[in-house]
Amino acid sequence: MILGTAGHIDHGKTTLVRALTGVDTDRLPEEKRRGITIDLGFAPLVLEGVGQLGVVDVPGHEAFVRTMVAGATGIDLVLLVVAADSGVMPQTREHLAILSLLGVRSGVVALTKCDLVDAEWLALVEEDVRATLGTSSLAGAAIVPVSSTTGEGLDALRRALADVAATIPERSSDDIFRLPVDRAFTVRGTGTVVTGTVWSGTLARDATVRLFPSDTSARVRGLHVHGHVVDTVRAGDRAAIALVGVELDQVRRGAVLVQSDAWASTRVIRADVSLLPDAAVTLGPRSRVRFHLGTNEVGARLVVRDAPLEPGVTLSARVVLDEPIVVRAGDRFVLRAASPASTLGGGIVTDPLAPLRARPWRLESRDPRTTLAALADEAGAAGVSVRELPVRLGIMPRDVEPLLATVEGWRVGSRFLSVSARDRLTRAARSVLESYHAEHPLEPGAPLQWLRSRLDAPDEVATAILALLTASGDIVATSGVAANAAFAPTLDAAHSALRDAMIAALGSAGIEPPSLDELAASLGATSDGVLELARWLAREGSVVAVEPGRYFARIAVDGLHARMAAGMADGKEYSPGELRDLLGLTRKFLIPFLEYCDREGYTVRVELGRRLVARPSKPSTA
Ligand SMILES: Nc1nc2c(ncn2[C@@H]2O[C@H](COP(=O)(O)OP(=O)(O)OP(=O)(O)O)[C@@H](O)[C@H]2O)c(=O)[nH]1
Ligand SMILES: [Mg+2]
Repeated sequence: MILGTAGHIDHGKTTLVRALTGVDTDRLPEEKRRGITIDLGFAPLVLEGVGQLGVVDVPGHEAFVRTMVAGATGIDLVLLVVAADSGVMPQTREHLAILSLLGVRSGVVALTKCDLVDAEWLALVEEDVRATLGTSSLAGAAIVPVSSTTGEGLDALRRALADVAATIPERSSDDIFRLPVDRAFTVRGTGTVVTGTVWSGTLARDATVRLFPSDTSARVRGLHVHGHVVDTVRAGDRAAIALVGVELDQVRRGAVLVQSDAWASTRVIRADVSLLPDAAVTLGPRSRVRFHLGTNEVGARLVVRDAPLEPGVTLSARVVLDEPIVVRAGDRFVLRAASPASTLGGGIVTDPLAPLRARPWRLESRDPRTTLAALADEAGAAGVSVRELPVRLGIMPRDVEPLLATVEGWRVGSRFLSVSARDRLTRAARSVLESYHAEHPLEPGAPLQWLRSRLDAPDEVATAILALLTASGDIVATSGVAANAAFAPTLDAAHSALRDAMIAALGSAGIEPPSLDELAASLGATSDGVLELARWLAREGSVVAVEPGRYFARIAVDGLHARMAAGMADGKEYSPGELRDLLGLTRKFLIPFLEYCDREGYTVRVELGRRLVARPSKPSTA
């Protein structure tokens, strides 16, 4: 469990953390010199009845609010610090707003420095604090007066924190692993070490992790929680992770460590965004903002559907990020203005992997079922990646299959398509075939590979569509060719006349037939028409394609085979000259014929010429 501090500069956050934990989290020389917190500080805190919590101490200075956001993200409860001698100040309010935006609902308020004020003043400040908590996510939180100097109230504060901690449900470890990096450094002899709060899942030593945004892989060499070596870290742990195979500059604050292949980086997301009620601006339809999620901060353009976005209002938006980041549906983020630096609002990611020109969704209550259906509709023939669903929908991996079972759609391997996309594709396949048949009435069907390529869908999907149509009996697919079930090649009168003429011409030409082009010219037909008929006749068996553009009458080929069978001895090698004499073919016809015999498996090519390997059988009658 992680506890984060919050509150205005100098109100005593770091001093209180030291009083509670014994750890001085201000470790930078500059922090010592200036007496303020600049970077995040970390310490373990043991609470009776709860166990050990990780404490993240944040800076209160208005110039370091972005650091506070990085620290406050992923905490379970907050210790909001208000100095009794000065009361609610600007960063008290800003931090409170950020905590609300991040969905932090549990916490305790410490009224520090109560040794500096009298009881009457303390009561006034407490009243002011209570009013400020008002409608924030911390409304109703316990307010405990303390003094880090005298130690007064510290026990009560511990008890109040333990009471709140006891109400916080444990995070599920049974989820995909993610850790936003908040610190990275090099340890001599160990290499690169990153620290952060484990947001979800577990990670074990020797595991392979992916690092974003660089999308590199690394091996986990060792794991620590608060200085102790452990075998596994789990959701809610403050972890230090030693990595093999990573340079320090790949893992600065903002990097994210993940494990499942469900994760992908993204530049475009959909989100529900709100402006704080007291935001001093209105955002137009395409505004530049700073986008803070996890420990990451990137520039972004906010594209809202029903512009403009007014203070206090929530709208659905597309967020186009300047750099790729890793986010999950349900993640909360904070939006800030670059200059003057101020917190504008924030929101919740509704689609982490949105298409480039994604239209913002309508604001409505969504659940994973309706979201999945919408995503599948939008994805069309490509479908939604099932692998990515835990990230895309923000659900547990174990909930993916049960969800898919309840949403109408079509599963193809690793994809999930809408029923309408499937129906569109089956219609397209049938109509592509229809036109193919119309154009090629003599062909038994379209080559499957060609048909797949005409479907405008991933190969896996196109193959599945054809399998569906085959299974339903709508199309028939045999030997690499598909046809609509109702189709049968037919010869009309013109075809029949040409066929007869071709048979006659090829028959009389014997073992030295004309090429198809020559045949077309002599018969006054088109080359395509002659080719289609030649293929038809070849399927019938009355001609043989010895070369792509030259067909022999079957009877001529049978005659040549008979001469080979009779004239060639087993095992003996024959030169082209000997074969020419045996077969009575000129060189122009001999070589293509021998190559045909090689393809058919009768002969093999040897150094000298050819050797018989299978005796051509008696003339077939096919
Ligand atoms: N008298 C008194 N002084 C305190 C108490 N707590 C903190 N201080 C003093 O207040 C000053 C600021 O305390 P810090 O703990 O550094 O304040 P902070 O909130 O961490 O400040 P930032 O991290 O810079 O925002 C220091 O000089 C502390 O000694 C307290 O309970 N009583
Ligand atoms: Mg401090």
